[in-house]
Amino acid sequence: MMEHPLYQKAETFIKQFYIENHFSQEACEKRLLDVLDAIRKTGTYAHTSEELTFGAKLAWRNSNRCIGRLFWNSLNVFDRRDAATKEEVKEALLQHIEYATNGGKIRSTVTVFKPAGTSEDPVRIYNHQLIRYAGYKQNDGTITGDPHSVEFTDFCRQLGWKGKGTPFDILPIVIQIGVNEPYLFEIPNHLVKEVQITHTENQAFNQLDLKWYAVPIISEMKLEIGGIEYQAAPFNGWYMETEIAARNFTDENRYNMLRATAEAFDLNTQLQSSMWKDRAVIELCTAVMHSFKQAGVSIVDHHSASQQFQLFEQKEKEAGREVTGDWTWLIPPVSPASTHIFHKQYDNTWKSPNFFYQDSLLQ
Ligand code: HEM
Ligand code: NRG
Repeated sequence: MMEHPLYQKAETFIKQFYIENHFSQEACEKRLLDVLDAIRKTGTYAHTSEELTFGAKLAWRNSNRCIGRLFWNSLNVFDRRDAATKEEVKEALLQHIEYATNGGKIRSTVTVFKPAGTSEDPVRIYNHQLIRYAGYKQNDGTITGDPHSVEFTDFCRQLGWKGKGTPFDILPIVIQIGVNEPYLFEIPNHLVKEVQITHTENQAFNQLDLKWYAVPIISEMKLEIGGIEYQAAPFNGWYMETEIAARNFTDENRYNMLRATAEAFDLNTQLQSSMWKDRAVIELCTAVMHSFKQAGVSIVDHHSASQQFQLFEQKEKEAGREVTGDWTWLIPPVSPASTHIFHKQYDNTWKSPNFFYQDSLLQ
């Protein structure tokens, strides 16, 4: 029994919880006996709220691809393992959006729902992010809105949802409890904060009429703590400006706005060597940064984020811990070599607890 794979994972996590928090070894041993007993009797065990909070923070600290990890210890953790009905899950998700948005002063938050592997029905969320724009594929193959959302948008339409058809329609949320039918609901408008993207020096750019939502709340990843898999654990921090400007607006398979931006700025798009793409992406970054700041919505630029990450690396070293990281994701997509991250190597070993991809619910 001591070799039970779940017990091994549980033991590693529980020990880390007691050691890092300077709790006594006696208490740790007693807790481990309880966990072993629960696994023997039921095949699983339940985290205390304190363990869950600590585990979620560690999952962020261990997220190799995240540049924002300096603030791992100030994560707000909502333990909503009590939410059993679709109405309760809906309320908890709307509360997450409201609490995290906080009028623009974004609070890093995770809401944890019932895990898999217990006698109770686990919760699943179909959305990639709780707030996201729809993507409509027309018959001629062109897409209105966010191409990233086409598959999920189709799924919502199959469930009877109809969007307005603008480039920025907020998608509904779709959840599932156990093997019940998926349940779809709209997010009330007043809960969704958005920022109109403007440029102080360019009217033509403003006419592109770009906007983005304030809070990225990833809802499709699995939170794994001590062998327990929380399939629904939506989490958020705030944006780094390049995510919106250099990827969501720029990627050819996303909003693809680089040429339109360059034209608004009268750049020479006939000549690659005019660096029009580079100049346009910087204008987009400047506009996103300026617009979020003016709207009072938290955001970080990639230079400050890199410095914060450097401080995180330093603090981890002082605490006697190794920082793991995925260099290919940590470097910002704009001027990567201007950050210290570019000039270092990172060990991409995945520690537990962590956030993992899981099989999509869309067929
Ligand atoms: C990835 C920044 C908070 C967990 C990322 C990425 C950025 C970033 C720029 C790369 C995203 C991409 O290229 O698509 C930030 C900032 C935060 C923050 C500025 C502000 C506080 C958080 C929080 C968590 C988290 C609160 C979890 C509790 C992750 C994970 C990934 C990630 C798991 C990888 C996502 C994936 O593989 O798709 N973060 N983050 N981050 N972050 Fe953070
Ligand atoms: N690039 C994605 C969001 C990924 C996560 N980024 C964060 N996470 N900043 C996008 O929507 O552009 N976070 O928890 O703050």
